[in-house]
Amino acid sequence: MAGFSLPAGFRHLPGRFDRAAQERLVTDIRAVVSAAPLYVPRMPRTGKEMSVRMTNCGALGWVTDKERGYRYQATHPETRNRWPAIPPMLLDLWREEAGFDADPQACLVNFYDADAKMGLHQDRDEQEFAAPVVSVSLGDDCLFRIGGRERSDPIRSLPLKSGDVVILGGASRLAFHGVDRIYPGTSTLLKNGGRINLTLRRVTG
Ligand code: MD3
Ligand code: FE
Repeated sequence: MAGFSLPAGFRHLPGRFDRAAQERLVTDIRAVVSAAPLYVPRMPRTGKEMSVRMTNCGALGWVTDKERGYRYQATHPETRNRWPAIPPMLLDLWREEAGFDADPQACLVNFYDADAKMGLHQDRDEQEFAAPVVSVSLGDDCLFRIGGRERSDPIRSLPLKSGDVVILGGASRLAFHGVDRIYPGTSTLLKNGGRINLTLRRVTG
């Protein structure tokens, strides 16, 4: 099958982090989660639970709940504390790969158990679309989907593995995307299995 082309500005760096670096990143993320526990995000208006568990690090974090919907804010929705700092390894990654002058303001941490998924969506809660989103996958493999700027555009599926980095710049920044499924038991990185995805972002214009 020929497959569809990927949107311009999409870069996939397979194995960008080796096993030792992945282990250091997991240690850093465990510290983030200790300070800012994973919480259950809820859809705007309906209050329906998402299957992915979330937290953040950085000056701003992406949150969602029934009453106030999708937004960035400086504090954890449950502890009310400021988010912990973005770990230096992730700042280094951004400085090496993002091609953008300013450092990331937000790092969303998504945790997927074996049954979690993320429906097709666009990331447009930011005011700055000139900056890319830089994403890191850790733990179990997943099937990632990416289309174009219209929901009806053709979709490509590709597996993402532990240590992979994906950079969404240019036209791909506003591409529809999602996570169709997790492949349980495909990685030994996380003691209890599952998948972590980290997304580094600029938020303000
Ligand atoms: C394409 N996360 O947090 S990472 C998200 O695996 C999100 O948890 C997925 O979609 C995950 O919003 C996908 C790859 C990714 C991240 C951001 C994008 C792809 C993107 C932004 C624009 C286009
Ligand atoms: Fe997204």
